[in-house]
Amino acid sequence: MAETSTARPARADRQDEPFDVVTVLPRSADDARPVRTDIPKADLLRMHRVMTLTRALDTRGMLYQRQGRLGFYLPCSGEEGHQVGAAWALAKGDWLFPSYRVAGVALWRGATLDKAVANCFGNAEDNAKGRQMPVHYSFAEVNWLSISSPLGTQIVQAVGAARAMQIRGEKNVAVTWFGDGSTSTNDFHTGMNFAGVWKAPCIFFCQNNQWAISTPLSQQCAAETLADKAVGYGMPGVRVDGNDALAVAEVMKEAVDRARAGGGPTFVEALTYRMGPHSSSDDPTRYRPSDEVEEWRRRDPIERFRAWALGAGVLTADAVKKDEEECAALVSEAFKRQESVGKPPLESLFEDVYGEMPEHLREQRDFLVALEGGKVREDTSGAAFPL
Ligand SMILES: Cc1ncc(C[n+]2csc(CCOP(=O)(O)OP(=O)(O)O)c2C)c(N)n1
Ligand SMILES: [Mg+2]
Repeated sequence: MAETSTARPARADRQDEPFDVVTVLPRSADDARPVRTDIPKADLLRMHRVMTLTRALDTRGMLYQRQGRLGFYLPCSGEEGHQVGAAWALAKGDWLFPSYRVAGVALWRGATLDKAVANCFGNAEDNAKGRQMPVHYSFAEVNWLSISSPLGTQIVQAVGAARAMQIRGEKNVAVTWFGDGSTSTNDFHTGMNFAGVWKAPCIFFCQNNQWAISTPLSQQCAAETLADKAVGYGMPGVRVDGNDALAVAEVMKEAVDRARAGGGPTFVEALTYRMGPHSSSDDPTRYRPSDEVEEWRRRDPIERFRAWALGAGVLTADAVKKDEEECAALVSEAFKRQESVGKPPLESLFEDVYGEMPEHLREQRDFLVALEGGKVREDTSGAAFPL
């Protein structure tokens, strides 16, 4: 099992040697690494399905944005491996405080494609009633808190929830996802510090994808590894190959089991790569060397999982093709359906703040509805989003 001591990780574990970490899957065809996993075959097949579905969602989301049919999109391509690995280790009652780049975790837990796409359009079926940015999902149905745009805020929320569960004697854990750049926030410090002090059942899952928009890790942090930071907060820090679903599953299972048993928090640094742009508004060719991107493309977590699973007889070529085709079709249908759903009703702007709406808000609502003839105005901005 993974090393989880509070001692500094071995010197060989360097940011630029991303495979010198907990790894299970072979890196390439000539890697004879023995693969040991206790994950049942049905779960392995599901991992493949959900990774494929997540990639299909990204492909269609970016396409719709480029066609001017969606204002904004945030792809997570290249990070599907750690998403299904982490999600696999969690129980239904656990609470999730995600970043905007872990859609596969939600899909694994049963959030529907339609609900995800409804959020992208901000339409009447959107859980957040159009009040959030695209890809800033809220899935209360799977204990998934609304994603926040301000970096790091989810970290303190997760620790608060974990502390509450601890006080109540509940056995569930909280998990929070955030990027390498988000480790520079005050909320990261506050959350890690108090989770360590309280031994709160919280897992800090850092998606070290090497970049924070155009800021490389080397300009973000002078520590040798991000996992080093765990030492200062008195919790175990573990580095894992984030493009290896099986390794992440193993590391997360250990962290979750420890937290559930009262052993306190864990910081997980998953080494991965943002294969696409930061968002649909970003052009990474202006700041990222193409050979770096190519290098990481060869480590694509889905391709890597497939190569192993085909060789191990877990997957067949037919099953891969079926997953690819079915996922693309499901996503395409969800986009078609959700594109035709209208905007949330105008009066919904005033809902969900008070149990009983105060008089002054009712007056304002009635005034607006009368002014606009009860209709939401057409968006004439061309759906451009400047972020
Ligand atoms: C507190 C705060 N500062 C800055 C921003 C602008 N911003 C949005 S995403 C981002 C990069 C985040 O990088 P990282 O945490 O590594 O996550 P990644 O996007 O790579 O998944 C920045 C700086 C923000 N949203 N919130
Ligand atoms: Mg990052």
